[in-house]
Amino acid sequence: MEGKQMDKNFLWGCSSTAYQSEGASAEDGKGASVWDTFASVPGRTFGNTDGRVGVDFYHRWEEDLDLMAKMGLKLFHFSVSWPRVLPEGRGRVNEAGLAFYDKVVDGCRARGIEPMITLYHWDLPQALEDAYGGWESPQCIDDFVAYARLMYEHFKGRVNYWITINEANIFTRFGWLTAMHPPAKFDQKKLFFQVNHNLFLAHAKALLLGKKLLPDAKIGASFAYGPGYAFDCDPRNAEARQNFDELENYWWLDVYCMGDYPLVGEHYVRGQGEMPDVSDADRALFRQAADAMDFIGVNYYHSNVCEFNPPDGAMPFGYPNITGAKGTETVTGMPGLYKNPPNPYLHRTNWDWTIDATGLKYACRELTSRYRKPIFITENGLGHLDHREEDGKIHDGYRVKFLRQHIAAVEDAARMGCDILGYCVWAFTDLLSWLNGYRKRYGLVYVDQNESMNGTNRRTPKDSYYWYASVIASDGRVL
Ligand code: BGP
Repeated sequence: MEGKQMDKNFLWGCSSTAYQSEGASAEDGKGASVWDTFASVPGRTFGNTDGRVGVDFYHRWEEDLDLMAKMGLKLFHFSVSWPRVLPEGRGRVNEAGLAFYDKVVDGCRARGIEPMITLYHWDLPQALEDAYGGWESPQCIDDFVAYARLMYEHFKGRVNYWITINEANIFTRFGWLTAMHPPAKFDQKKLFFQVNHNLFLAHAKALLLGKKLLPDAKIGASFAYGPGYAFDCDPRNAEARQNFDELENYWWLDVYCMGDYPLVGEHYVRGQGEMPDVSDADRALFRQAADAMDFIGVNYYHSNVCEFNPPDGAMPFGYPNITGAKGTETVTGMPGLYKNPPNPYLHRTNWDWTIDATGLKYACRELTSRYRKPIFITENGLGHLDHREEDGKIHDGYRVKFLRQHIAAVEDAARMGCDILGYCVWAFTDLLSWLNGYRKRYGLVYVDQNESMNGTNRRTPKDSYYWYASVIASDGRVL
């Protein structure tokens, strides 16, 4: 398929995270993270998988970087494990942890690959959870900013792209509303909003510090953006979409990009008695950080349908599909406001995620119209059961099709005037899915690993690896 030739500077990338890829969860002085603790309790993740093995990136980083270089990758987006560099979350630095990230960063640069670091991808040091309840306490803001300072100063001149916090909307929802992520609290709405307020302050302070210490660096936050479509032209459903956007999207995006909470959403949350205290100084800080933010990081997997939800209707907690048995996910929503039924026009993955490439174009247009900021697609990919076939290879034509359509959507959005800096496939290698074990594979490179965590970790490039190499080589023209 013929695509649009993107600018030579467009950053074709791939993403991964510390917890999901590194393994070595107690090696070389690393402290425990809340995920190490959470996943060690049986019944919480598919197949009781945890991060002890990951896909052994801690020991195989060199092989992976070589494979990236061979593919012509322009940018590698990964997260640093906070407790690997600060085992107690603050104070004492673990030099061996820093040395590992030195190898990865320098290894990228030596191969002509731009490193992009996410400071926080959910693996909070357990010590901070124990000391003061982690993100529930404002103390966590200062500790996060001190950690950010350590990273900025250490990697000054070597890392030019930074993400402060990954998907605050996802991990706080799972952590404080549905008990599916640490700290496993259920239906704690007031705390949920307080934690998010703390995260906004942490993001704003870390971003402004980064801009001061590294004036040439580009810094943003990444957000799991699932745009909402009204179910139909019933005005109740149109309003359900507005409510969904206020509470599920603009709640984060407006703070990041405009420096304040969405007005109608804030009015609603205040009316529910759930609004945290927000001082004038907080709002001034948000506005300063919004002006300084260089790009919006967009993690895009699917769009959502919004339909009016009666007061006794669907709740935020249902049965998520973490088994890969299609059709087992229940509809969730906010009683009295909206619910998110399946889209009758679109197919879904085995894990019930709607497949909607147009939604990515829609997302870029919405963000551009509302915020006028550059966009970086920091994650996009297809979770699928992959199998090694008789010839020993992995023929993932379905993934090629998915990525082709989504990249074409990004190129369309760019053609329409959206300023898109780069695009990252989730993920470079297969890795551990937070809740779904190893079966839900996303990688361009297959990794021999499974729920018993006794695989060889051998890497085999899939068909999608070779296809993405040709996309990069043609600057996006050959899809
Ligand atoms: C995003 C996370 C990633 C990754 C991805 C796929 O929300 O930022 O870390 O896990 O989703 O999710 P899953 O593994 O649940 O399919």
